[in-house]
Amino acid sequence: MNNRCKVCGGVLKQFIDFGKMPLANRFLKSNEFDKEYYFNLAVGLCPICHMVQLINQPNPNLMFNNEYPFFSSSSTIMKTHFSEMVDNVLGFIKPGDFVIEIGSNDGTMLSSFREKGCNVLGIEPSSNVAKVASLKDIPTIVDFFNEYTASYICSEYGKANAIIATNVMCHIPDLNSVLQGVYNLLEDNGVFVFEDPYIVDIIDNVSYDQIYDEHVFLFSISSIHKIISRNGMRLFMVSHQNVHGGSMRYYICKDNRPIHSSINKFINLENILGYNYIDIYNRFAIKVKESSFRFKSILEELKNCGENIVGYAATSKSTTILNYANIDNNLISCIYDTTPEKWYKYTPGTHIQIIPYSKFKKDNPRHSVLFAWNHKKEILEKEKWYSGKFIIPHENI
Ligand code: DWN
Ligand code: SAH
Ligand code: ZN
Repeated sequence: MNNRCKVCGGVLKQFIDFGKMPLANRFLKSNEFDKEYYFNLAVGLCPICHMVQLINQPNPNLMFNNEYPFFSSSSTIMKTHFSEMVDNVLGFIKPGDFVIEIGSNDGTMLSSFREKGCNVLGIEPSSNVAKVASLKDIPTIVDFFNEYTASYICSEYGKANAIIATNVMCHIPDLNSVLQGVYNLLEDNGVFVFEDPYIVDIIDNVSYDQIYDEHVFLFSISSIHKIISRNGMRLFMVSHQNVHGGSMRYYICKDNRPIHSSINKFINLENILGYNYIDIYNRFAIKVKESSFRFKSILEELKNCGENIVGYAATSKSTTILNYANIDNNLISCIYDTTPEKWYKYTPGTHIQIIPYSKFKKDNPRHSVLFAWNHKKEILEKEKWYSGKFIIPHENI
């Protein structure tokens, strides 16, 4: 156990312990059940820099390798979101400029940048997803981004006019190294734009399933503001985004552009709501227990009435929900998912089988747990025909 803050070295105040957890995206074959990797999933607040973070996290090589099963293109709404983000970033740079994406995955966002005439480069450690990007002719370096890979990129490709990172900054334990890399790789008048799930949405909605091995940090604007200044840059604007259950987009520069009013607005809000103090997180921990208990009771009541319950989308998030509540294939018979890499494998720790999505319509199950609740709008639209009932894990709490 290392209870020191990964950002400033402060002693973390732990507020929740989910116990033993497997890796959220390590879907298994049946002959792998007895060699699963577990770690202790617990979260703390740093009283000095206010960064909320995992107390322990598995080695990144265990999670991001040649078998990473998440593809950014798996959601239509996210594809639209990324293409809108490209237009937004183009407001800060010129066509033809050089854009680098950290955690470029299957190249979904860089494809849009390239369509708009930018030169692009991705850096992505999971070689199987990077390969999909390379097949789309998106130049991709297969490696972890940090200050060392940044200096290699700088010498080989030159500085970037924009650096982009979505749903990846919160995955990287050595944030100071990443930010030093960004600083050195960014042109003096360039912009660094990143977005990640926002802590206020997570706490407000009790969406505790956003906490798993890959999500090392839960960012607040106050904590990001501090770490960006610490690394010699300026957070000049933020903008709330309605994706992945509520995200925040951060705009950062090296020059002295004016600071937009959104920064003070959100920092004041976080202060008033108490996001820099432990009490709000202790209350969250109690709600998480209640939510998990209530969710399992709903499933048990249905099961006792002889109902069949399935899952919809084998998300990373579902690993926390299922393992924390100890829900296995006695309660959820299978999970339908669109990702071929997950089909006929089993969920980490709880061993529920994943079935091709195409069977969902044929089976028309009466009760489906919507594990991809963050894509509810897209999914309800797609499944208008569905006569069964969707259960959302932490709704009504
Ligand atoms: O931060 C992360 C986010 C961006 O993506 C990563 N650490 C891992 C991943 O998290 P997730 O797995 O919880 O992501 P999603 O986008 O909520 O869920 C993706 C899964 O859901 C895929 O297996 C595909 C599946 N899915 C489906 O079966 N039908 C998704 C949609 C939209 C659908 O209609
Ligand atoms: N940006 C995409 C993918 C998010 S999933 C999106 O928003 O949909 C997180 C991605 O970050 C994975 O593809 C993972 O392999 C990658 N990643 C993890 N650590 C990284 C690091 N240190 N540098 C670059 N990418 C990293
Ligand atoms: Zn700290």
